[in-house]
Amino acid sequence: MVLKLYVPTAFVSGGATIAMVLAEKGIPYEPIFIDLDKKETKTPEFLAMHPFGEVPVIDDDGFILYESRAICRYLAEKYADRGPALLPTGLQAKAIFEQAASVESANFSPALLKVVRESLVKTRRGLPIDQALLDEALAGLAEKLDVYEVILGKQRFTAGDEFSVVDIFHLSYAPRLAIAAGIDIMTRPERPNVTRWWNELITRPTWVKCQAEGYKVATES
Ligand SMILES: N[C@@H](CCC(=O)N[C@@H](CS)C(=O)NCC(=O)O)C(=O)O
Repeated sequence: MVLKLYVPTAFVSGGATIAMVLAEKGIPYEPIFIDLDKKETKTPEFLAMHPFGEVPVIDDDGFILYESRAICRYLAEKYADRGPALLPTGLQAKAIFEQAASVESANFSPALLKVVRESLVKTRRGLPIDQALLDEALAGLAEKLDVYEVILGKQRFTAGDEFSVVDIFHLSYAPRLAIAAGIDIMTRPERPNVTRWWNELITRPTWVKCQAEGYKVATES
């Protein structure tokens, strides 16, 4: 049975990162669109899959999994023999990978989400943007990116010199900031290493295809 991927209609959020992993691995899937405005994540049927009532969720032949990072890792491991590895092997490489994964979820993502809430989310809801709050959120994200600049000055990707799912985790909202809100904080001249890394991610052929097609059913490769 083809993998079912429950996602919001917009190609943004953790669902986009799962679509990217599936594209890297060439795995077909069926996107099932959930209307958040109609509270479709809060129905008893949906809550039986995801007790917090959120998307994304996958149904892999009856195996239900939620949380985008867990899903990306599951798929990368399940299809380890297809496409690029996306997960490291070896004790120390795995430890560095876990370190980078924690940095993304504990440092990058919370700082990014503050910017997203004060820009993309408010715009979508037709609410006025509080410039002081947005500037504060941007300063917080810039602080994290200054540290990324040091890390990426020593290695090509966030978890070492190999591309991995941790790099993909960073693609949930940040590309939309530049496209929809004109906030190009990921490619600033004062952070050449972050810029180099980011440009490599967003020009990766799978991501370019995902951006062009959104949640399109991938074809077997
Ligand atoms: N940490 C979760 C975050 C999931 C999340 O925040 N999902 C939002 C959509 S982007 C949601 O479903 N919200 C439910 C709602 O707004 O009712 C993940 O990465 O999967």
